[in-house]
Amino acid sequence: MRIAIISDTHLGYARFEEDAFVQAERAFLAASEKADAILFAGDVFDTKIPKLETLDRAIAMLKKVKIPVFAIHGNHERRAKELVNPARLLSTSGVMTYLHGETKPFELNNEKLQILGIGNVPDEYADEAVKKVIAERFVPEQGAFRILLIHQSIRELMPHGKNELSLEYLETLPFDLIVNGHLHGKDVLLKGRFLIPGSTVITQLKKEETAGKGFFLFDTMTKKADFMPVDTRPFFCEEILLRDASVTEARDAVKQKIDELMKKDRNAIICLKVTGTLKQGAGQPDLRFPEYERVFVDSSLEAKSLKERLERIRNARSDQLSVRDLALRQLEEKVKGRITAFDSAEIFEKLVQGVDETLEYLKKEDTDGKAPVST
Ligand SMILES: [Mn+2]
Repeated sequence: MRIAIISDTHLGYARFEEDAFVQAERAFLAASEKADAILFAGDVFDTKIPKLETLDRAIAMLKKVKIPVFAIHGNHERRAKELVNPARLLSTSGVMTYLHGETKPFELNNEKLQILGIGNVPDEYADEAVKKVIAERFVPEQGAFRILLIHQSIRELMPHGKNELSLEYLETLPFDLIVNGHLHGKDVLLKGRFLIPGSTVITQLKKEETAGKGFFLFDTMTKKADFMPVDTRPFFCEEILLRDASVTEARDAVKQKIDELMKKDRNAIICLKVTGTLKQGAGQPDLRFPEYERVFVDSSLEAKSLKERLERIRNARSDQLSVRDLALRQLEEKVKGRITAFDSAEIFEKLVQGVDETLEYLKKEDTDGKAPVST
């Protein structure tokens, strides 16, 4: 039997709403042509309560699919137990079969599949939920090809994995194939027993999403998965590193990169991460990058690195001192031989304090009977 594995279509995703629909439809229709059944691993929709227009279009799209679709809800669709989530609504409308804590058989040409679906649960309960559902709702059948369908984070794939479901545990489960949604980049793990098809639309604007979008076509006989790419809007994600750039230089570097990438494909989604430092005096608020519809510039330029900033403060201080010294030196030169009764450094200090302080000082010195100011 051939099974198509699709996930995370995120219909109704506001940023790329049309892309989400167009690309989902391409995946579903291609899968409908090539496979005997479709497994959908969650996040059909981007929100728990999609707009009626989104629901209507989703139902119309799924009506064109000629083979059974088995699906679970993702984290984007998860609602309290007693409430209806949109994946369940699609099931009620008849365009797919929603599985949550349920095992469904699917038979074709004397071959039998057993599909257990567990929709997304919070990470901290995932282990427990999977154990419980398998114990209570899954009776392995002799000769059946067993599939587990989930939508979870995987501990080993997280940068700071803690209490997520672990691959180590999943490996011990009595399934021939485990399909996971949620992660938007495709992956093949556990020697091909664990498949993540990834999303069909760009949502995270991260480098991991630049690899192609599509779905898996899995053959239950050969146990091999082929990735079937779906024509999607190209996505470029690049970094620009600047050193002591002026505001103009930073803007030009970004503009040049955008032009270069747009030349490759003017319909692409472009994501630029600008890092490094701006030169002295230039600040992040002065930066205005050119704006385009599908270009996203993430700038975390620092005015200066901490070391450079400290150096700047130190320099500024010594500059200040030398300015002071210079002023005192100039004053001393000017009064030399003309004011003898006063210490020029003392007058300078008073002048720094203010005119009134200086006059008072001079008057005081005068009344003290010292030599008058000669002008
Ligand atoms: Mn998702």
